[in-house]
Amino acid sequence: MTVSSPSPSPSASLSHLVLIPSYNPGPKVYDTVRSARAQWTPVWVVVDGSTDDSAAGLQAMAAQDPGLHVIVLPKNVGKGAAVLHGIDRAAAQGFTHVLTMDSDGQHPAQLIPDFMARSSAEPAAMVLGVPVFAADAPRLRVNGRKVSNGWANLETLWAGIGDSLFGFRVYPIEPLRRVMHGQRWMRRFDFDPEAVVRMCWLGVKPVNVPATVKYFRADEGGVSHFNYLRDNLLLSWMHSRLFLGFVLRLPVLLARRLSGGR
Ligand SMILES: Nc1nc2c(ncn2[C@@H]2O[C@H](COP(=O)(O)OP(=O)(O)O)[C@@H](O)[C@H]2O)c(=O)[nH]1
Ligand SMILES: [Mg+2]
Repeated sequence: MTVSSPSPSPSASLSHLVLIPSYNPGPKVYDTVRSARAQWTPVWVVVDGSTDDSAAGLQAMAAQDPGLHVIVLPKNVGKGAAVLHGIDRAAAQGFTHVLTMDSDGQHPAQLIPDFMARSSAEPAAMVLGVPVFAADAPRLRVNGRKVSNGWANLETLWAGIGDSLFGFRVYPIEPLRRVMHGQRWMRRFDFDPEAVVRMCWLGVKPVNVPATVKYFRADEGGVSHFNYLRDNLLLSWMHSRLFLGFVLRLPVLLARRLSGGR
């Protein structure tokens, strides 16, 4: 691990932060955090019970960089739970919006200012990255998301979700906290799709923006914690409960749509 001094900080936002949940991310985390810091201040990382040496490495970076804040959770609680921990703290400090991004270098840090600008232009909306895959992206993952997207669009009566799974997004913090504190799910890989569906149910408008996504081979430092069996079961259970929620809300969603809302 190398720790170099950060590039000059962009001026600090008091409303919008970048939040990176991180679990045993591999060496790409340092470049990921550096790239985010080159684009935005502040950047927070939630180290979620990682058992590699990334907590110490990231804390060493933060010690030299006042624009980087590292929160270390003692036990692994899952991506959604780590985001919730971060946004509860961010809300307590007065932040209103959060851009979430992965810790493993797959997301386009260079788009952070553009996503933040779109959020500032429409603060009540959520800004959703829509993945643009390179030709070498795993077919199983690319096709698998079509299934999740189909369900998410049905569950929201086609409210305009461009992608249900991609985690590079800006959320208004208050409705996201309301949704998450309202139930016990969305704590692991079910976070991103359930968040976007439930935010739509609350009337938060999706704004879709294309964003390139990279897939790294293991020998390039690529790391994935997505477990096909465990996480596809988790996502199937998630869409089952969302479908039930959709059926119960259907009269409200239809009435809203017929009156010109989303
Ligand atoms: N806090 C936390 N973040 C996680 C956990 N698992 C995954 N993540 C985050 O979610 C991102 C996506 O997970 P990843 O394993 O890369 O899955 P994939 O990109 O879908 O193959 C990671 O880069 C992390 O930022 C976890 O258990 N805790
Ligand atoms: Mg990944």
